[in-house]
Amino acid sequence: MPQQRPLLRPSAPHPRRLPPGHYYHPAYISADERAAILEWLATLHPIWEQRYAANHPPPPGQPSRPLLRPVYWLGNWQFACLDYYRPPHGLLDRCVRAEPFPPVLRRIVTRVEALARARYHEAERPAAWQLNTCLINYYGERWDGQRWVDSARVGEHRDFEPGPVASLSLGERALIQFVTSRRPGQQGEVVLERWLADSSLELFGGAFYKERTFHRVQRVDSRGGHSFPPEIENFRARRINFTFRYVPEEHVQPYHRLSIGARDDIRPYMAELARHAPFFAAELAREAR
Ligand SMILES: O=C(O)CCC(=O)C(=O)O
Repeated sequence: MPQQRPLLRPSAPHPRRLPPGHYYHPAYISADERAAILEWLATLHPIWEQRYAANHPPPPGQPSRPLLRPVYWLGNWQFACLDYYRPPHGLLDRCVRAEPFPPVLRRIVTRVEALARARYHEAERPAAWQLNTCLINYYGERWDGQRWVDSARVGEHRDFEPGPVASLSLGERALIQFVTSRRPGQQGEVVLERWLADSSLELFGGAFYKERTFHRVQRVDSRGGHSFPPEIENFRARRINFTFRYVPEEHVQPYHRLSIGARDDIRPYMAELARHAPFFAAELAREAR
């Protein structure tokens, strides 16, 4: 499949050649792989996380808030209230050992890793780089008690995990944008935007896409008629995205090795996950021993 040219904003005043490091394949997985992923997805029970918790409170004057969407993680779970993985200082007490990838994702990830090793120079990925972490984001609308509210977007952010990032999309297409850093009071400039189609793969790596720009999901279409199991209370999912990243193994800790404060903050989530996932039930039991 030939690499498509990035869609530069038609309105960009000075279209420029972008550094390499962004790759897109519009139909990366086969119909069989897609069907196998969907079958496995129907067995998952994503959760709603709060951004903060008792031992990790919000900045003064700000309330805690739920994330915009339910999530599930594989490999290691970066609970939002533990503030994700933030090198150089935020390395420990935040990446919690989670379930391994199911066979269908394992096979796809092995292919993606080989592709990324071929496309990205050694200087752009740590020697031990592999895709050992997966965030599953559910995009859709939630019932606020009176009406359905669309929350299918992600605000500007950077991924701090070292090395290339891979993103597999299912369902409605989504508009991803890479934007330059903002100065106070200024809008960042959109340097690259692209619709991510059902079954597509996006890769990005290197300093331009990882450090010098932010990315965001601006909106998710609703014309394809996609919807996904499982039933999530008060939520309808129309797109699911798998973001694969690398966290050095030495920074991934089993739940029972976290500090007491971190365990206290995430114990309710662990208990919720343990209701459906034997892995988390076993991890919780190790704390009690
Ligand atoms: O859903 C996507 O395509 C991107 C998700 C993302 O940026 C993230 O999980 O950090």
